[in-house]
Amino acid sequence: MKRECLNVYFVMGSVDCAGRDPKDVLQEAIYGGITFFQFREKGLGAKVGVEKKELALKLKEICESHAIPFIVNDDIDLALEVEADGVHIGQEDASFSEVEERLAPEMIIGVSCHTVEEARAAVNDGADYIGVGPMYFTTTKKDIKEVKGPQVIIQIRDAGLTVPLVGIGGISVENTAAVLEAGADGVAVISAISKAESVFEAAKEFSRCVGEKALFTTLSKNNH
Ligand code: 3NM
Repeated sequence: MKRECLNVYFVMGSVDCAGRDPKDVLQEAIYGGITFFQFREKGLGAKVGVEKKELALKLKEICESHAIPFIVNDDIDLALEVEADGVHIGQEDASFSEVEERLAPEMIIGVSCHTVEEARAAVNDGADYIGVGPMYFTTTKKDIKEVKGPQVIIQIRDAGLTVPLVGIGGISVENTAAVLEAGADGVAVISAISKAESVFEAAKEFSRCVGEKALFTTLSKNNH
């Protein structure tokens, strides 16, 4: 997969939308410039069963009509049922080999990592991209690991791992540059987009921020 796809990776489920319709939130975020989407239907009040599947299908349709990859968090059955573009798994979820066995070969597999060792293992397994977090403190996910900041991304890159990578956890427009400068290809964001007063403006700001960094990197490469 192209690493540019990960520039602004929006992650969301119905409980993250501050009472708004997740379809509208996703649509606005896409208009604002997100490049990747993960359906993460988790937490108190999250939909299950048929309702979860119905929502997944609707959100997938929106993504598809704008050529945005649609990834399902930690639910292989659902990903297959709705013909998602891929699955994202955490360290405590199904094993990589189980996921790989069940998915079609072209489907994307993303893995959450918190350390260099986990990143190396994910790369050896064949992960298409990794999410590294938590970058900063967040209340969106209840069972977060220790906050290590962008430093852990620097360590992963210093270890020679060039895998497509996003930082996640407490990411805002203000701290995005630090995450990218550490070596991330993009930022994965829930609340700073899903709960923003204007989802469109928030997504647009992230998009501008990541775009500026990409331009700067290209210019400085060309000058050397
Ligand atoms: N994973 P927000 S932190 C889903 O550290 C998730 O792996 C994390 O939400 C990890 O952008 C997190 O609102 C929550 O902070 C991110």
